[in-house]
Amino acid sequence: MNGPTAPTGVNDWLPLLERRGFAVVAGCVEETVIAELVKGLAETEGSQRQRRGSLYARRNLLEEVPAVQQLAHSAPIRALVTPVLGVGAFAVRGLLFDKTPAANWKVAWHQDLAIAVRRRVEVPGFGAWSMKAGVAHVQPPAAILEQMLTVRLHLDDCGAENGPLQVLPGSQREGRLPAAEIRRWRERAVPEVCLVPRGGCVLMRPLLLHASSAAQLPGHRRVVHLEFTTQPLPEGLEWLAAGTIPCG
Ligand SMILES: O=C(O)CCC(=O)C(=O)O
Repeated sequence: MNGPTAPTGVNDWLPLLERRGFAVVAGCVEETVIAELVKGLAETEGSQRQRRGSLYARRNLLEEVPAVQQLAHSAPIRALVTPVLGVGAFAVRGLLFDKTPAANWKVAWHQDLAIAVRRRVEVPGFGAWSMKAGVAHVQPPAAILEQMLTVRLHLDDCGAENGPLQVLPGSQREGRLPAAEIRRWRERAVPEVCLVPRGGCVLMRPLLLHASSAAQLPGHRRVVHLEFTTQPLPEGLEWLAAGTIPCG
């Protein structure tokens, strides 16, 4: 595995994101904001927590946690999203991933293929419907995923021992990958490990192949995962979080 890169200025990370499908940006969000997020997440924790097997994840953060809504519209996050998607970008989904001694999970190589929508509407090209935490999810055409950006803000330092995100650079460029192609990517590409200090972000395209291992050190590895886009969905389908204030 290759070591991490942590560019700081937009001129550093934007070309990396475009070429490799991800970039690690340190020092995005101030400590006071992190503290507000940690508090806001703790206050709303009872409302919804998912542990499937040993996975710790929370969904619907944009709907349930005001501090996360504010974060999605904040200047530091806009400074990451606007150069990539433009001023009309808006947040469409917020998740929390944590790894703890009690919920120390790993996830196999995959692309993020599902989006959260308000209700099920059958539209050609959209399929694999599922319900997650009471919300309808669907897999859209790759063109919609290609217009999206994910911002993963780290609320804890994430080193090599904390089950960091691993990615296969460049794998976002080939659309939706069948299982055989994912295997081929794994055989020929060298994974990069995204080591991120508290307050830093990983920017990534949803179609980038990614995975992570269980943490070797007990503790938290909290990541607020925000997805952004610029486009409304077609034919009566609506993003779950559409109607939130544009990001730009
Ligand atoms: O946070 C991680 O380690 C992986 C999360 C993940 O698989 C995802 O965002 O799809």
